[in-house]
Amino acid sequence: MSYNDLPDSTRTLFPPGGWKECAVGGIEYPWMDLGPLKGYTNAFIVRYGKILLGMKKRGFGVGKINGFGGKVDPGETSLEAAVREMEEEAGIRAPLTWAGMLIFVLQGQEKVFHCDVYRAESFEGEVIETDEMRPAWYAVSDIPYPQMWADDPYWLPLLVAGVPFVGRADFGKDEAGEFVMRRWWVGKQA
Ligand code: 8OG
Repeated sequence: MSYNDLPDSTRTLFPPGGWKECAVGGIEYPWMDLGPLKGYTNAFIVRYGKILLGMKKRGFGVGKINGFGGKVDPGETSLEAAVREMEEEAGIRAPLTWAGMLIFVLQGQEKVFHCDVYRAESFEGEVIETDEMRPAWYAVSDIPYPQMWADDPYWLPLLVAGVPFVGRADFGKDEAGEFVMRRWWVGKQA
């Protein structure tokens, strides 16, 4: 498996650059078909050896720990959406910069998540709990991966280190209707 083995429909979504494979799995499963893409963001603050994460209190992914983000609204750039979502969900304004891009394909969901991931090492304001998220700081050496999406261990260390990445994760459903990661690929900037 390498970058060139990814479906064309995925490779053409990734920004140009030399992407070096650093995680791959589930190759016994076929990649799922791509439906229409929908723009999403996810953003993290990393500073003093800690990372700001939030427990999602409602909606899709409820109970999971994640960065802060959501849908890109019409007329907005993904960076504008990321800054807005960070303020709406954690109460802070941060000078976010692009860290990576991820494609999530979920069984039974027509739309494909086209998610730009951002990071910052500073922010203005005070971190607050909101209706959507309960934020908390975690040591970067002790990220709560068991409570996060299954693909996160493969790219979050790259975000922490400031190494640009791209990736794709396809999720099927188990008998209980829970999403299970079936196939994934993550590359970092060569
Ligand atoms: O608007 P809403 O909160 O539903 O947006 C979904 C958020 O969840 C958005 O920030 C993208 C993010 N997200 C997924 N899948 C995954 C995933 O596998 N890992 C992580 N870390 N975030 C994900 O939709």
